[in-house]
Parts: sequence; structure tokens; C-alpha cells
Amino acid sequence: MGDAQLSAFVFTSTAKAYTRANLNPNLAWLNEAIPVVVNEASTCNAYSTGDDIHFYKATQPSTTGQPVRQCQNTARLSDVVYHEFGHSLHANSIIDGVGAFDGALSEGMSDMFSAFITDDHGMGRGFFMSDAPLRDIGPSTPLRWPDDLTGEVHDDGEIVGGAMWTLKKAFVAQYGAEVGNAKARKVFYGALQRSVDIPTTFAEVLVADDDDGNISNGTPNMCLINNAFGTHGLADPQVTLGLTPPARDNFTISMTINPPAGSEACANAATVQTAEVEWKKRDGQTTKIVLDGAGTSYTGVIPTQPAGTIVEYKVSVKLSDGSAISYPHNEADEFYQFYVGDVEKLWCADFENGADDWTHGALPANRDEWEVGRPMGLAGDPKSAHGGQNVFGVDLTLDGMYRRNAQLWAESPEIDLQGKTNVRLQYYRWLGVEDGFFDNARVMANGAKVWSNYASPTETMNGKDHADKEWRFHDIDLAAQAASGKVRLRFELDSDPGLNLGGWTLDDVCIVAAAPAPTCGNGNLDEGEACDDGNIDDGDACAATCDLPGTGGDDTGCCSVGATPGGAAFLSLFTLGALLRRRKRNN
Ligand SMILES: [Ca+2]
Ligand SMILES: [Ca+2]
Ligand SMILES: [Ca+2]
Ligand SMILES: [Ca+2]
Ligand SMILES: [Zn+2]
Repeated sequence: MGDAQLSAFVFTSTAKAYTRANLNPNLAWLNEAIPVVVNEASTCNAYSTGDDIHFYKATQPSTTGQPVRQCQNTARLSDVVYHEFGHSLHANSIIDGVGAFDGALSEGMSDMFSAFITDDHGMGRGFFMSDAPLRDIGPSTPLRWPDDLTGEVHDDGEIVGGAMWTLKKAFVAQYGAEVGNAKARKVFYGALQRSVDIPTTFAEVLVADDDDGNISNGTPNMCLINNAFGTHGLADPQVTLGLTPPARDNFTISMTINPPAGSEACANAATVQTAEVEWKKRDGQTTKIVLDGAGTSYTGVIPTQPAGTIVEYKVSVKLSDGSAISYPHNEADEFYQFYVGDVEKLWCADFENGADDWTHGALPANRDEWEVGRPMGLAGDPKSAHGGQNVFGVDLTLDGMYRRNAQLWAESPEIDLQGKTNVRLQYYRWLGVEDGFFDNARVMANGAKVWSNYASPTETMNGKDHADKEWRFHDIDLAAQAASGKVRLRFELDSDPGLNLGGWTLDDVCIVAAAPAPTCGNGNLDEGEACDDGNIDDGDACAATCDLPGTGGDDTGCCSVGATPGGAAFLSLFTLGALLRRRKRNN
């Protein structure tokens, strides 16, 4: 047995024994032989396939006289072997349908796995034949998410590795080495099993720390965990402040904070620093509105827009701990949208009684996983329908994910549009698909592509996956397709060999026609108008929305509060002669 063979065998056995004793004694994978390949014909690296682990030779002395970077045989470095073992441990520890393998996450967690064994935050000392580490998860200036992201998986992994190392130190400071390390290992392994990427590690650490299955009432070490992850920008405001997606009532956007019980008492508890809405008309310029905070509620009003406008908006919150979040929480599609004004529904599918008039299929045919039913929240799928009980989607019930190397499609019946103008597709979507450079989701109408998911221009390790985390209203103009007098919709998804997400989930798919043009500005006082001076200009006696100046839009006291008025309230406001703003239902 050569040196490298012997050292790799010893280090791998150590990693196995450590895992069995400290992380997961019941992991069946530990009982299998793990292939370890040494002295591969390259230098300065090592890799894991997710099961077996491989190591490269040492650099040979230069024969050309030119200096070359000298690297050690990587099988002789204990922490490099632990790191590669850590990748395989990660791949074999993920709970199906809960966690997922993410490259940067795996790098950072593998560095931390090694650091647990060596108790050294420096990773790969000796790699370049010196004591300087190749990577460091305990540098004097902590790395922060997202400021220190570079797009390179080892660099980005150092941020979560750093958070885990900071957390381990905090546990040891509070409980002493033995108990503190045990607590740190417990939450580390929980996060390894259940996280889908670096940002989700925070909530999974809290889940692993919790003692009653409910993190909204706090967890035993919540303050310590908030602090450690907050240092690295990874204390997710959805947890620390209990933030949920903003609500919208007509043009009023609001959000509520609901921190876990007891968290306000933590030293350095995070608070909202700024909350704002950025809004625009589709394809227009964005405008920012600061949300007014009162108690636990933050509210702002987008100026009233005329019927037929598609308004798009996002809500961004910055916290005192430097963390931030935007809603919609989907980097591949950053703006909510809503349609102003009434529409006539020409055809809808709610999937409550199946999708018998749709067809679906796949290439290869056995990868067709379209089904109607109740969504189960698998692989990022919704946990409930948008409307009623049932939805139409790709794999609702097995593992949630579409399959690799597949071309999937679902096609609507042909919808008659004779005599209809201003036709639009308006539907609710919950889509999970890898960056479009790799996996492509498309909406087709009469064979023409009318939407596809964001695609990075070049191959990247740091793509923007499209991951809806709530039901998203989606409006698509079908005027060009509708000119033929009929339309057929088709939802498609093509996948590559790697990374599969939840795929399409659809509900309340409607073909609509925009209502007739608004009557504001025609000089007649039509129903619902407070005034009409024959134009739709602001700044004169009658505002652009046929409100009296100072009563409509963003400064009204009477009409922007509460739900859309029901018949009685609507009538009483009208008969009392109160200033009535034109209100239409928005999707
Ligand atoms: Ca709890
Ligand atoms: Ca439904
Ligand atoms: Ca893929
Ligand atoms: Ca699915
Ligand atoms: Zn690695």
C-alpha cells in the first residue's frame, strides 16, 4: 500500500467513525464500502461523485525550469479527505422531498464537517506545501451573505461554513466544549439533511434546535443562533421577523411582522430599518414608495391607475442586522403583477373535476408526470390549491420533481374567441424550474412562445432558478394569437441531466377579454365617478381617475381602507354623497 492509499484509508475510516458516533448512527450508507481512488493523473484537486471520493497526485518538480505551483498529494491531507467525504455524506443524508443538493451549500457544509473533526477553521493547510490554509471559515472579518458572494461555489460556501463555525464557537462558549460541540453537531446535521440551499440553512438549524416542533414560539437557543447567522447575513427575516408575502387590497400594499415569541428579548434583536415598494407599469420605470410603519404593520399605496394597466411591484425590507429580503421571493421573477379593471372570463379551468379536456405527454413517454389532484408541498410544490382543492401540475404525489432529460407538455382544448378583442391569459402559477440555461419552462399560445423562465446567458454555477414560493398571478397578452379567432395553450418544460425542481403547478387558468374602455374622461358622469371633466389629466378640477382632487389615489381616508365594499356599504357611501372612487376588481 502506498502512502496516499494508506492515508486516504485511515482518514476515510476516521470520517466514517466520526459520523457514526456523532452525527447519524443509523445512516445505512456508512455500512457500505466507500470507493476511495488515489493518485489520479492530475494535480491540485480532489472530488466526490456523491458516493466515491477521488484524489490527485502531488505536483512533480518542474522539468522546464519554469516555476509551477506545488501541490501536495491531496489524499495525504486529512481535511481534504474529510471534505470530500463530507460531500458524499451530504448527498447520502438529504431527506428526499425536503432537502436538496446545492453546490455552494455542499462546499461550505463539507468544510464545516472537516472543521468539526480537526477543530480547525483553516481548511487545506499543506495543500500548497505551506501552513497557510486553502480556505478559512473563521477569518477575522466574517464573510456575509449576499455581499461576499462571488458565484464560485467554494467561495460562496465559505459564508455558510463561516456561519456554522461561528455557531459552534457560540455553543462552546455557552455550554463548554463537550455539550456545546454536541449541540452544534446536532443542528449542523439537521441542516445538512433538510436545507435546499444556503439561505434555508438558518430555518433548518432552528428546526433542529427546537423542542416542540414549532419555531414560531421560539427555540431553546434562538438568540444564540440568530446572532451567529446574523453575523453572516444569514438570519432569514422570514424567521426572525416572521415576515410573510405582502398582502394587496386594490392599490394598497401591506405587510405584517410577527417575530417568534421571546425573540424581541434577544440582545441585538433585528428590527425593520426600511420597507419600501417599487412599482411600475409593465415595461415602465420603477418608482419607490416608503411603507409607513405602525406597530407591527407596514403599509403603502400605489397611485391609482386606469383600467387596463398591468401594475408590477416588489416589496423590499432591510433589517437592522444588515439582512434583507424582497417579495416576491424569487430572484428569477422579481415583480408581482396585477391587472387593473374588470375582465370578462371567456374560459377557465379550475381542475376541481379533473383536466379531461386537456392532453399531456412527454418524451420519453414514461416521464410524463402531469396529474390533477391535491398538491402536497413536495420539492417546493404548493401545499394547497389556489382555488378549491385541486390543481394541475407535474408530479404532485411522488417526489414532487420533474424528471431529468425530459420534455413535458400539457395542452388545453381549443378555445373559441370569435368576436373577442383584448384577449389575455390570466392564471395562477407555482413554478419551480432550474435556470433556463439548463431547464426551460414555456407558455405557448397557438404554437408561439409567449413566456419562458429566466435564462442566464452563459453556463454558470450560480444560476437563477425560478422558484415560486406562493401562488403567483400571471398575465400574458394574447392579442396577437387571438386574432385567429381561437387559441390553444400549451405549458412545456424541458429538463437537462442535472437538478430537477417542482415543475409547473397550475390553477384557475383563464382566458379573459379586457372590459370595455373606461368611461372616465368622456365628459359624462358615469356610475362610480365623482366627477368627469372630459379629460384624464391630473392637476385640474377632476383627477385622472375621475375622483375629486385630494380624495382618490394615495391620500384618501375613505376609500383605500378595508376590503372591496359590498353592496350595502357601496350604496350607503354613494347615497350619503361621500366621495366615491371608481373601484374595480383586480386579480
Ligand atoms: Ca418552539
Ligand atoms: Ca383548483
Ligand atoms: Ca435540470
Ligand atoms: Ca411538482
Ligand atoms: Zn468540495
